[in-house]
Amino acid sequence: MITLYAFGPQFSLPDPSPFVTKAELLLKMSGLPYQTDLNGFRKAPKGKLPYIKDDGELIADSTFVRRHLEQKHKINFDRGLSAEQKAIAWAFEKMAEDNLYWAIVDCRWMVDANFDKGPRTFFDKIPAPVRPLIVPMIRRQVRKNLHAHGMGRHSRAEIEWIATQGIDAIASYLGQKSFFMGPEPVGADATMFAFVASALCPQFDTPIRAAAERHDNLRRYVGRMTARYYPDRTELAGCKAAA
Ligand SMILES: N[C@@H](CCC(=O)N[C@@H](CS)C(=O)NCC(=O)O)C(=O)O
Repeated sequence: MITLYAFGPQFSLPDPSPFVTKAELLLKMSGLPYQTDLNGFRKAPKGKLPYIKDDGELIADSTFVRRHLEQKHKINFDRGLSAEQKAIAWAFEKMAEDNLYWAIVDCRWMVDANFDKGPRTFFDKIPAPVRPLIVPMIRRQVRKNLHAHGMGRHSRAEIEWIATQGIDAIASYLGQKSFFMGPEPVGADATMFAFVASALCPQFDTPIRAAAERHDNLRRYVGRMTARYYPDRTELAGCKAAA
């Protein structure tokens, strides 16, 4: 059975990491049996989650998880899509993963009020005496990562503007379709659900959330995806509330 290494549900989301949520949805879409392990971070091959173990083989990074499921298990996540649609799907996914993601990181980690009710809780399990050292150290590392990416060099207003452009583009392209590319979910929905649900997350008070909440179609989309892929998870209140 495939093992998905994840952080575990938090903040009314399937996982605080949109990449883990994406990988989990790909597994759900594949119909392959899988289990979740919440203790794999320290052994992560690329230092990040998600990764999976399949028949002893480790596959790190949500995009390579998808490629693995396609190649080894012959799952066609793009069923029915034209070459043009596949190109659009890839571009939207990478916009969310490599641009919108960093705006979400900024507003969760760099805005004190959001950090306190969000990422700070990741460290609740480490011994209290070392917490005052570890937490600021990790937060400084995230600030460096934001700077290295480039997003962290912008003002907060500029970051929020970029994020709003991304959210508006996702909402415009989704339009009145049931799923991102058409009447049925495809691979891109794993990514788009993960990022739109993260943007709408009720735990954080952010202009990104406000931007997403302005689009009824995004709220309905998250509700529809939650109903289909997490029907028994009543704790995903944030996702359900979007319905
Ligand atoms: N490109 C990777 C990104 C994964 C990623 O950024 N994971 C974050 C959580 S959202 C992580 O594990 N960060 C831990 C760290 O950087 O130390 C993917 O698609 O899986």
